[in-house]
Amino acid sequence: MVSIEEFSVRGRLADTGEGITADELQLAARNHGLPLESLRYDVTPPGLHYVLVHYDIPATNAGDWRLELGGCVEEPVSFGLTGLRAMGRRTIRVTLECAGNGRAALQPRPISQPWLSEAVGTAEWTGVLLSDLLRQAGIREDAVDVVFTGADRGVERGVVQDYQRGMSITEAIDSGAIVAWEMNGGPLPPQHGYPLRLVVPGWYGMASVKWLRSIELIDHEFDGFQNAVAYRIRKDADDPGTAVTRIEPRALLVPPGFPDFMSRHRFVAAGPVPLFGRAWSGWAPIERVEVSTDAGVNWHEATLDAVGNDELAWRAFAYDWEATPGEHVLTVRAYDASGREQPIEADWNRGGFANNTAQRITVLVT
Ligand SMILES: Nc1nc2c(c(=O)[nH]1)N[C@H]1C(S)=C(S)[C@@H](COP(=O)(O)O)O[C@H]1N2
Ligand SMILES: [Mo]
Repeated sequence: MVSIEEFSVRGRLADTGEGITADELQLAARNHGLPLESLRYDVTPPGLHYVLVHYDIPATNAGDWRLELGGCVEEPVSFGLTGLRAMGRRTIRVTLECAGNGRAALQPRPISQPWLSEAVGTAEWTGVLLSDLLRQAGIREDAVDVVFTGADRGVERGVVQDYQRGMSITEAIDSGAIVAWEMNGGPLPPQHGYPLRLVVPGWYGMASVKWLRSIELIDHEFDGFQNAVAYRIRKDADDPGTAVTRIEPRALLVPPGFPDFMSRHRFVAAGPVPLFGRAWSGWAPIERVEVSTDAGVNWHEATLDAVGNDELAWRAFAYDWEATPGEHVLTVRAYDASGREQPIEADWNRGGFANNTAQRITVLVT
């Protein structure tokens, strides 16, 4: 009989000119992006927010849900939903983005969820600060990393696992991470982690473990699959690489006009065209957004909305374009206060992570 290892698929790169495979299509049909016109909402309605699920959405129940907090703590604690709600209630606005956003545009294409540029969303998450839970249990002196485990189980590259991510206790606390039971004022939808999930502001989505059932403090650096193998920026298979952490800056426009069904090329009438979009970074607030309507030859500074209370959540930007007849390529790029900026040419890596190359939209002005 064939083993789990042999039955599981290895990571690979698409061959030159190889189209989207049936495996990629299957992933793309389960996980979905934010339709770019939904960038118009300050807070993304659930259902329009992107979704990424590695395995299956587990069958879960708020009534008997337990969150176990243990390991290097003074006193292990087990929380039910009612107990957690009694510990406090905090709502934060967070822009989440999948680390694989932009993957499908890389050449050669890493075979995995084939995101273009829309794996993003901004929601208001309500829950309790992770630091409050840790304080209640008491962080022991030997504690180094905190490991979050979800209720979903799967196989990746031959390794059977529960979805699990670790981060240093300092990073987890400093990020302002919360354990959330509400999204936009309602219970978490099943696909977003019902009944309980972690939300780590500023970090790529993989850190925000859904269907959260356990938090464990350990006395060493976590070396589980999602930290040590999966989410690493590597140039080749043998490169140990560096960890994927915070979200790189990105700006996205709401594509103007109306689309061609198949190509999604745009049609716009000549004259004034208000361009609108959102920009975000997990490192620092967005400082500047530039718009080009001639494929990056000339750049114009967009007007930016004020930074809100949650300073890493996306900021709106606008630019008034005087559209002249002919074909135009619109492109935008964001700069953040840490000095990071969006590249025009992609910097390739084997997992297809953090490709924040500037968006390009082809428009025919008539
Ligand atoms: N338990 C669990 N948590 C998870 C995942 C998962 O597959 N299982 N996917 C992660 C990834 S890769 C991303 S990008 C975000 C997506 O969150 P969303 O679907 O709520 O947008 O959830 C993260 N948390
Ligand atoms: Mo992701």
